[in-house]
Amino acid sequence: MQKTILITGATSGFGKACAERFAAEGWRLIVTGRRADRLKELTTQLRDTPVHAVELDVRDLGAVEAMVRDLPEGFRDVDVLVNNAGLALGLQGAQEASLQDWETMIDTNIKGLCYLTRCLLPVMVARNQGHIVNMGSIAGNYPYPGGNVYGATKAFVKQFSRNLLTDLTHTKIRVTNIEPGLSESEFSVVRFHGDRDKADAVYQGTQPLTPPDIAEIVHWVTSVPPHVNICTVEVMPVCQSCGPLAIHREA
Ligand code: NDP
Ligand code: 8X3
Repeated sequence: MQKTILITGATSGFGKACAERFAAEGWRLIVTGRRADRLKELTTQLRDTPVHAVELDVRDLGAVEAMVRDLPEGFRDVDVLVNNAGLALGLQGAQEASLQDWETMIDTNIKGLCYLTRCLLPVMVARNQGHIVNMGSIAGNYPYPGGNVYGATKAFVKQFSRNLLTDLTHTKIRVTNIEPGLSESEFSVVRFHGDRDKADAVYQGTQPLTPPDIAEIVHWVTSVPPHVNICTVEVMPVCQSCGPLAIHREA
C-alpha cells in the first residue's frame, strides 16, 4: 500500500530534497510552502508521483486547519509528517537583534511546527500509526554568537519532540528530531535577508552537508522496522565540531 508523507517547506533545501527522495521511493506526497511558483515547478518535476501541493504559511493556524480538513481522498492518512519549514533571521547579538525577526522565528519554527503536529496527530492516533519527523538543529544543542532566538527555537523543537514521544508511548507513533549542522541551502540567504555574498561566506572553504544528505537521513529514520524509533539524529559535516568553550579575558 502506497504511503503518504506531508512535508512542510518543500519549496527549497531539505524539504525539496525530501520530496524528491520519497517520490523516488513511490510515496504519495503532500508538499507545502509559501511560494506557489516553486510548488508548481516541483509538481511538474514529480509528474509521475501523486502530489497534492498546498500553498501554506505555517504561521497561519486557520490555514493549517483548513489544509488538514481539506486533504483530498487518498491523501488523508498521513503516515509521515516532516516538520521542516523554518528559518533563521539575523546573526546580531541579542542586544541589537530585530524583535520582528525574533517573532518570525518563534512563529514559524515553534508555533507553526506545533500547529501542524496538533492538527495531524488525531488522525495518526486514531489509526495508531504515524511518524513525526521534526527538523531541529545543532543550534538547539550548542550556543554560538548571534544564535540567540534561532537556537532557542530549536531547543524547543528538541524538548517538544521528547515530550511528544512521552505522550504517545501508548501508541505505535514514532517521533524523531533531526539536528543538522552546517548545510548549504537557501538557509543563509534567508538568514542574511537576501545578501548572497554574506551567505556564500558561510560555506567558503568548507564541505557542508547537502539537502540530499538530510533527505537520506529522513528516509532512513522512517524505513527502520516499525518497532524501532530513532529519537534523535545529530549530524555535522566532517569539517565542523562543537568546541571550544570561550573565555573573555580583560586586557
Ligand atoms: P531553506 O531556506 O532552503 O528552506 C526553508 C523552507 O522553509 C522553504 O521551503 C520555505 O518555503 C519554508 N518556510 C519558511 N518559512 C515558512 C513559513 N512561514 N510557512 C511555510 N513554509 C515556510 O532552508 P533549509 O532547507 O536549510 O531549512 C529547512 C529546515 O532545516 C529549517 O527548519 C532550518 O531551521 C533547519 N536547519 C537548517 C540547517 C542549515 O544549515 N541549512 C541546519 C539545521 C537545521 P517558502 O519560503 O516557500 O515558504
Ligand atoms: C542551522 C545550523 O549552525 O547555522 O540550524 O545554526 S546553524
